[in-house]
Amino acid sequence: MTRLSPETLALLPGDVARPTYDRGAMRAGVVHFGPGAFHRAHQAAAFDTLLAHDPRWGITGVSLHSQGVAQALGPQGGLYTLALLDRQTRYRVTGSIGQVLTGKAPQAILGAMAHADTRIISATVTEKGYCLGADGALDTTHPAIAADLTGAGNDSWVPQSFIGWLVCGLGARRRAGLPGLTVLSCDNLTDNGRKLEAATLALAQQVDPQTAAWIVDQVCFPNAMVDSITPATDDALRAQVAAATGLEDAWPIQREGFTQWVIEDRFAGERPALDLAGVTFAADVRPFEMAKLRLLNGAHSTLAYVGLGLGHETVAQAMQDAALARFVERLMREDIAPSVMAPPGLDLSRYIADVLARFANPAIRHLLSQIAWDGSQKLPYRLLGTVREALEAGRPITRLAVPIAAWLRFLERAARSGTAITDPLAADLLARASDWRAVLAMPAVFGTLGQDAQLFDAVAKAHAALAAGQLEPV
Ligand code: CS2
Repeated sequence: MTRLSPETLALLPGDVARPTYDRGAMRAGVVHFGPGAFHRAHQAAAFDTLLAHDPRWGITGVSLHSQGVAQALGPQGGLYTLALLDRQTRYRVTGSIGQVLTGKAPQAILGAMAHADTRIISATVTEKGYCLGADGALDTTHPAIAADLTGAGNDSWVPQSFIGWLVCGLGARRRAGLPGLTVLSCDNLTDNGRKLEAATLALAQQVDPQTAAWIVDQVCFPNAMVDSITPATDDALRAQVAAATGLEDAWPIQREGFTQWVIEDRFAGERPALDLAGVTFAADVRPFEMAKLRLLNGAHSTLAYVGLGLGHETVAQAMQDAALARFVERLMREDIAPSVMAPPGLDLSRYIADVLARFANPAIRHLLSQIAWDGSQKLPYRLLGTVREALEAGRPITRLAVPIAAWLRFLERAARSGTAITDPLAADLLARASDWRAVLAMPAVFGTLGQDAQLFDAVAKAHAALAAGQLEPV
């Protein structure tokens, strides 16, 4: 089958959207760490729209730990197909990624970060990619950070962490006399820009104080809220895209039609006109982050751990389970919403209904097992903040304890069956999993909350209820 490439674009059927701009004139204004499915479905799609108006916002992707994306997109000239899954599926070939560099080419990565065209360094490296402790600060005992703390002294330093790459690349810009830029986190953490700024400065102050001072003066780290449900790519999607476009795409992407990106209006130098692609610039992004992380991602993790325990495979299937869907709706409306400060103009009740409708979208095959990844990193941002505030406010936590108990049972099942889990703390979690109390006592996940007697009681009741096949403790 003919492969998608700049040379075969003209072969696409008329109903498949494609870049309307001259990719030859594209300049790489963005260096993005982690050009995975979510980045390509969300930010890269927005920049693809912007490029029709301004050729300076092409993207150079950087995959530090895998070759897959570079090998797939290289022969396609960076092109890939985005399938928008709603009532009717639409296909769009996206051209904003010019090239993907890998960790095998450290000099090329450094060159891209310290290039005059580069105005934004962005990232989707997942929660674990920030190497933070349970307190949200840089974890200097993290092996990659420890390696960077010692490695930074050598001329031939090749950073082992994303934070290390930021310090190294920004240092190179400073030494080259280039202006500062904007570092844009696009990951699901609260205060993601501030956390990234603090982590970068914490490392820079130890290994390169001059660059630390320059970062304070010259670099902006806006907060951002990112949202679009993006299941992983599978062979079924590859076949579907080949049938619809007539071209072979080694790594197409799928997402729901809905997409939202709210960026704090805090840029070093020129702000890209992403509002042309529907992006919102806001003075304060925190209310948007809070609503999305607690209501959407909190509910997603609940569906994942409770749903897998009930034998469901996808989000849409779990939403077909009337008792589970009712439970999740009550959790969102009665237990999570009271902890959320609604952003200006957002009706929380309507937002909850829209999120539930997005979960129920039958066109999307979103595996619960994918959402179940990295529980030790996700639960603190998605559920534990809500629990802490409910305890402080004297609100009940009976239902809020259910997803936590379901996660503990998920670990128990994995340990019992010898099934591997995707989590940076997997070894420790599985070693403790046969006794959920030992996991609840892990400060790396629960901080001091693990010592809370009320939470302990509520988790014990929820654990027993789930074991008895009940969703809610009586
Ligand atoms: C999901 C998110 O995998 C997960 O943890 O909850 O990827 C979710 O689909 C996105 O944040 C939606 O914007």
